[in-house]
Amino acid sequence: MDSAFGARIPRFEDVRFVTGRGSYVADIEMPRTLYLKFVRSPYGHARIKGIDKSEALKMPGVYGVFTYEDIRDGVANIPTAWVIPNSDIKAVPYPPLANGKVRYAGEAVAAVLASDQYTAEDAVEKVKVDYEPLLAVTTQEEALKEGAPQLHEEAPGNVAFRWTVSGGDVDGEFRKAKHVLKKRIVNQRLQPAAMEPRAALASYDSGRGELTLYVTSQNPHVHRLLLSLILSIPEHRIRVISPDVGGGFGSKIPVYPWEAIACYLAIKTGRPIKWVEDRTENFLGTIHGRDHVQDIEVAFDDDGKIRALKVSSLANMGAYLSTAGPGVPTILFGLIVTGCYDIRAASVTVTGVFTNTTPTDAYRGAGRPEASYIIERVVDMVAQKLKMDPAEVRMRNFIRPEDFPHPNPLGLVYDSGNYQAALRKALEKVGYEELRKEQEKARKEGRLIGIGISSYVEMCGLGPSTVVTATGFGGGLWGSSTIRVHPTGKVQVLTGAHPHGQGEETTFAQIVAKELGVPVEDVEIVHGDTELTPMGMGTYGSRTTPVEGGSIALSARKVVEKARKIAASLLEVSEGDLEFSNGRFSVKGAPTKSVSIQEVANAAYMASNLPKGVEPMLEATTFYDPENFVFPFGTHVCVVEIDRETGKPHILRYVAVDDCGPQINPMIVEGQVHGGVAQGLAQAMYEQSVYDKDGNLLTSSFMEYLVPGAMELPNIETDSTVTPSPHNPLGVKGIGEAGTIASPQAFVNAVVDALREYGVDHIDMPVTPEKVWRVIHGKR
Ligand code: MCN
Repeated sequence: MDSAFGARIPRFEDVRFVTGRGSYVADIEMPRTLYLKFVRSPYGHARIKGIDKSEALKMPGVYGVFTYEDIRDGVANIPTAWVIPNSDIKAVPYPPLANGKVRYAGEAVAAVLASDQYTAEDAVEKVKVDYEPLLAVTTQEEALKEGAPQLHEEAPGNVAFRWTVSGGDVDGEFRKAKHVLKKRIVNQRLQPAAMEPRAALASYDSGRGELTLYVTSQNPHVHRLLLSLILSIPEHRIRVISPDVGGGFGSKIPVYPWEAIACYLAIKTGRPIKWVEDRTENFLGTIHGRDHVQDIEVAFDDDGKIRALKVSSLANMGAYLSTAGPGVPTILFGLIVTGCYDIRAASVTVTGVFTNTTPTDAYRGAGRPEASYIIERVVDMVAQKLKMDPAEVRMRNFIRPEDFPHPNPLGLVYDSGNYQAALRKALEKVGYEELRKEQEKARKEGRLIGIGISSYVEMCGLGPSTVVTATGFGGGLWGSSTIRVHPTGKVQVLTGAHPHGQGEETTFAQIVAKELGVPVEDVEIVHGDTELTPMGMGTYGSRTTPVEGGSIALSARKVVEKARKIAASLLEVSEGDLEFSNGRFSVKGAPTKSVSIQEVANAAYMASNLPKGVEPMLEATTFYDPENFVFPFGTHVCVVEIDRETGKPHILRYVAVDDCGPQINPMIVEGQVHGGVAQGLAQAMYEQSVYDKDGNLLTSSFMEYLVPGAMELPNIETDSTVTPSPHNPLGVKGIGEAGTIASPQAFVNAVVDALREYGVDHIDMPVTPEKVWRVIHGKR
């Protein structure tokens, strides 16, 4: 069936997205709605001496102004869901509105309710907050110094946690190694900048005692669970609906105080409460990503073989611990720092630090881009030091294809891989040998050309309960699905995932079309509503295809097995006499005697002649807890030319070879790679959050925070290898983050390669023309 698994069919969901018929939270209107806006702190760190609501309350149309004292009985502190039990994590209170103190610029101090959003905005200006400014600290290095401003009494020295993992004889390998190289690498802070900012619309049915929240969420069931804890309302009394979501990139995983407050006020006022943030609020209040300072030591020999790696990382957690915040710089980073390489020993120490900045959490890749960046920079530094070809150093250190499943020294077991094949394919596609010759020739003509390679492996498919529990996370992130074949033969799939741009309304239909042999357009994917879908974990960590897709494949197979029983009864043969192909059960040796799965579905609904013990309806549910993560990989190659006059690097070629196992829809896979590479190159070249010393976010609008558009990005040449995962039902691995994980270092490696003659071995991101110009002109 050519529209099923493996076909490049256009995304079904795009029809509504590109014709303006998507339905986002801000589009939903309810009668009698009150509009919510927040008074946000202009200070990074300050004591609140008083809040005067009187002027605001006098304004016509203003319904109320609420401070921490007004809501504390109904809205508890915001919990972090990722508590990394093996660390000494400090459970500092994260109040829904500032409680006596503000700890970052943008923290909400009061909530204003009004009859329309313009009045609410104006009333925000009228709330007078008496602040006593305190000294602020915004960087993790400063925050750890003696005498630094302290954020929380519960976290002396601003230390949120310390976490360590190690494996192999690290000190022994360092002693034996011929060379040791040390480097400090900074992975700068980023702002997720999804197209749709965050929004919530809460309403309360006091007759039934039911709360409904429309919210921009990547994980409606997780939202519901955390809200039930924050609001002390049982989960079954809360319905969370996340309709169309205009991008998330991780920033819509956390539960934020503002939507909990909207819920509480809906209950208190008996009226729907709507909150839609603007872009500046989004940049101030929605989580940021990355922000790690990493000290690396690598031990290696003359032949380029890496013996051991030591990483010590300071992670800026911001002012509070966000929902998944602590898991990002620890487990999602630390366990995979040895990358694609057979390195015998490694140790990682991470210190999470509180600062007067917006809390950090998962941003596309979440921990894995930071890990991949350091190991791929390290490999290039080793090559540079030994004057070896960086491709050769990679080949010498790669885990061999025959050594999978491969335990890395930090406790993960990589499922499958062939890193050599991906590297070879990328080098062939870019014409590596020829390029190196051209590079030498250009160098003689005074032109600066650089070639950067990045071979990556990532862990995704979050996350198997046995493995994540062993690595310190409290529990598993399994997948769920129900497949219902209606009497008309049309299929509904209810999934615990919540795609928000990734395309699973199409690819999941393709899985089902293949498994059931029905036309792909007859399959509808339902997601995003806790009332309709089975308990689920949502979409992030490139988990949706391997985990939720795996669950769907298993449900479909259960449906086929049940249908086989009914078909056998209808055709009056035994089950063993039937073949199932292209949606038809036919009798072996008598193919004209057959029945379609649609006919079986109708018979299952009519239930008149069902075999004994078979229940009516063709429907099946699966909760699938995978055995392991999946480990996609690949090699990206970037070729740059640097303008000596301005320092501006131009990307001449960008080749991406990725392996996510069998591809359900290669066009969607390419789209994900394109988007991911765009975000990775954005980090490498342009994006960076900047705070002043008082904790003001200077990059609080698109005027200051440069998100590149299509014009700033290169043509991306994609290709792939296919290495199935041995342990999931479809063999698939995730692709949603691969581009972001692979690309920053491909670019940085290329720039450093181009600047070889200046003796530079590293430039921190973003690699701006100014930084490059300074290298060329000796003004670093
Ligand atoms: N796919 C496929 N064959 C495979 C693997 C994936 O056809 N072997 C398809 C999938 O079925 C799906 C897409 O590729 O249509 C991505 O799937 P997957 O890799 O499972 O990733 P998730 O759906 O779990 O998406 C999460 C991932 C993350 S973590 C971020 S962040 C991110 C991303 O996806 N945020 C995005 N891509 C995004 N794309 C958009 N448009 N918007 C976001 O917010």
